[in-house]
Amino acid sequence: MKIGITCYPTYGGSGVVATELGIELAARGHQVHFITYQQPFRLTGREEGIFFHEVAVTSYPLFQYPPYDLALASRMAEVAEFYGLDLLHVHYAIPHSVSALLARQMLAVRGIRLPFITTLHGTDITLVGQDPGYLPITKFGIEESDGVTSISADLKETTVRSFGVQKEIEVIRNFVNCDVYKPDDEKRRALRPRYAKPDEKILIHLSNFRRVKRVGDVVEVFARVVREVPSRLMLIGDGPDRSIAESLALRYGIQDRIHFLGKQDSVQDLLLLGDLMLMPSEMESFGLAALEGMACRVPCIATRVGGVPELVEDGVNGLLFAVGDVKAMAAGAIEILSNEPRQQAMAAAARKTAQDKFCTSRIIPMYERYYEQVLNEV
Ligand code: GMT
Repeated sequence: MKIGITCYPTYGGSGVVATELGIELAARGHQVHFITYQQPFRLTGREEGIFFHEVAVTSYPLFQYPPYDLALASRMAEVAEFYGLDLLHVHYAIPHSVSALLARQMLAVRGIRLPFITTLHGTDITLVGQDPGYLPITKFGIEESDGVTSISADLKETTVRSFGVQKEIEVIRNFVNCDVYKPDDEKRRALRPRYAKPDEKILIHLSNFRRVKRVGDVVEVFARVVREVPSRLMLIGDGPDRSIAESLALRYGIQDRIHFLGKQDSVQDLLLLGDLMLMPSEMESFGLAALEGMACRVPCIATRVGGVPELVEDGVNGLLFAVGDVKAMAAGAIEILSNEPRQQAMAAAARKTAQDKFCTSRIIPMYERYYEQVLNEV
């Protein structure tokens, strides 16, 4: 198939999923065209079967807000016609589904068919999509899509409940390439001394440091853990709440125990160094960072929100807590990190969950089948 993919190309879960999906589809022989305002950050530009089409947004003094959505629609239609795309697959409903809808209409008047599928990722439904300014257009974009998928059952339920959409939504959960995200003893032995002493444990947090991630809770938990267990914290990523983490680290006097690593491209090489991941988010429609950690044999302390329980099984491959209960999260972390057999059992269970339920070989064919289904229906 020839598939056009649009996503937010910067650091963020939906962009990561879209990019990894494109890479996997291309590896399975499909031709994949990314139509985005910049090359998705996990692409090198040299992958076989993958093409990148930049959306240039022209500015003009009259425009206080250059109309990106229109430039995107226009580029989608151009690329689809030039390369004979079979379908468009847009990630994150706002504004991508509406741009795709326009592109479909632009081509339809000339007798060219361009169905599009929208994948819902989370904040497009739970946060941004709830804004009264965006809700009606988001609902419209979803209902007009030729196919809609959701990255968790919980997000599907939330979409139906809060938007009242009638459209059938297919649940296709997020995935991880277990051959790339995997434990590697040799790398672990070589790299760990850079970040921790031999007797210290490593806790990891990976996110875009937005408010919803509760990065402050990560530091609050770690401040309690480090009093009981010799340990270090690796913070991977960057964003608006990084300074909250920094000021809390200073307040607790634990700044020299925390590695602020900023945005990283190959997170797998860092994740495999961890003993425990912290994901205390206010909301996660799935929690891709936890899955990537689990594939690297890192169990997760997480919050019981959104789609997280579809991934983290309390007491088996991680522990689940109420949002903001940093004391309980710290106690859970200390319990795991102080009991080597328990930590190892959870680490093994985490890897097994990733392999058995969420590996690419299981999930990518679901997307392929869904593409076929939508193409047959339109
Ligand atoms: O979490 C974010 O702030 C980014 C957001 C995105 O769309 O890039 O993440 C959402 O999509 C991810 C990939 O499907 C999910 O794993 C995240 O759980 C989801 N984030 C939230 O629901 C807050």
